[in-house]
Order: sequence, then C-alpha cells, then structure tokens
Amino acid sequence: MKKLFLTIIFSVSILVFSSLTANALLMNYTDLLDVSQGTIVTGSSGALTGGWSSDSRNMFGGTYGSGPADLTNNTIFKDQQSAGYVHWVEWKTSALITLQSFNLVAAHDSGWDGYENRNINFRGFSTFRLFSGDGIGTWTQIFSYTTDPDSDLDYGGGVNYPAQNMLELSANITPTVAQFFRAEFVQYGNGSRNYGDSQGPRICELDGYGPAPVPLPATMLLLGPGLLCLAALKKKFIR
Ligand SMILES: [Ca+2]
Ligand SMILES: [Ca+2]
Ligand SMILES: [Ca+2]
Repeated sequence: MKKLFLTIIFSVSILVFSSLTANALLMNYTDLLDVSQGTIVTGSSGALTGGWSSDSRNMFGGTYGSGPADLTNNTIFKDQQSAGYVHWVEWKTSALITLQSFNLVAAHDSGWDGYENRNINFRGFSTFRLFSGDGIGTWTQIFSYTTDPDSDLDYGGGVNYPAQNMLELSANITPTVAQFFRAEFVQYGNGSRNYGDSQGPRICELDGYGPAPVPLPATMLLLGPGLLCLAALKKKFIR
C-alpha cells in the first residue's frame, strides 16, 4: 500500500511539473482555439472580400483556406476605415476551456509598391486586446499589447517569423476558464495616399493553449510501476 501511495505522489508531482512547460510559438492548427477543435466565429467587424483568402475564421486554422502553415491563409479586416478604428472578432469554443497562453502571428505590408515603402501603416494595428466573455454580453479584458514600441514603423519579427514586418506575440495570461472570446485590433494608420484601400489589419493566426499535457514517454514510464503495484496488491488480496 505504501508503494502505491508513493507511486501516486510521484505521478502527481510529474503532472504539476509538466504543466509548467512553455508553449510553442509556431502557428498551430490543433490548438484550443482552432476550427479543427470545434471553434466557431460568432461575429466580426467584417473581413475583406473579393478574391482574397480573407475570412474571420482563417485566424483560427487553415480549414477555410488552402491548408495549414501558410501565411496567405489570413484574416484581412475590412478596408476604408480610419486610423484608430477597432476591428474585432468573437468566437466560441466547443466547450469550456482553460486558456493559459496564446500565440498571435500577424503581418503588415512591406516593400516598395512603386510609389512608397509599405510599413505598419499598411495592414498593421497599434493595439491588440483579448477578452473572455460570459456568453450574455459581458466582456472581461484578459490581455492588452501595444505594437511598435520603438516607433520604427515595423512589427519587428519574432523567433519563428523573423521578417521585420511580422508580429509574433506569445504570452502567458492568468488562467481563464471560458467558452466565449473576443479579440480587438486597433487600426494603426490610414494607409497610402495612392492606395487608400489598404488599411485592414492582416492576422495570420491566433492560437490558444491550456495546461500542457503530460509528455507521452513520462506517462508510459509511470504506467509500468503503477500496473506492477496494482498486480502486487491484487495478488495480496487474492491470497
Ligand atoms: Ca490555430
Ligand atoms: Ca490562419
Ligand atoms: Ca518596431
């Protein structure tokens, strides 16, 4: 019995330490918020239409575009808005989840367009806000981030998407249990004098993570001693 007790204590401590594992930063297509997990978009301020792969659902996986892991499978919010306009999307997960961290990947336009260099003023945003909801209209802000703190008109890139026009924002949050969520993206600029239609922020993916699962090898290692223990106990009781 003492052996069984020790095995249980050991298993619990492994579980606790495993939950501290850091989350991934690459765009993910099986995370808690992904459409493949049953997430549905319940509303948005509108996406760019007309031959683009823009769809509010595209920031939650590759189902509505050409497939996973491509930067063209984006949400591009609607155009013809002014700097400071709040673009938003709301979604519902298939069940209550515990959100513990998220990963946001976005890209503003870049390069010479034949007239001027494109920067965060083109499809960039200045502020990202994340909310959880109760499903009946109350939203609680759980995260806020201001882009371009160095004011060089670039997102600056990240570990996995290093191009200067990319934003890769990964953060831990206070664990939040909810089924309803809302994201807001405040439009950075007014775009170009020549191309005034290029302002809606481009979001590639928004991933959400809960407590990390126990790595499989560790689980298998624990299973062995646990079963042996049970076998020994059974033997004892049968005798
Ligand atoms: Ca995803
Ligand atoms: Ca996507
Ligand atoms: Ca910057």
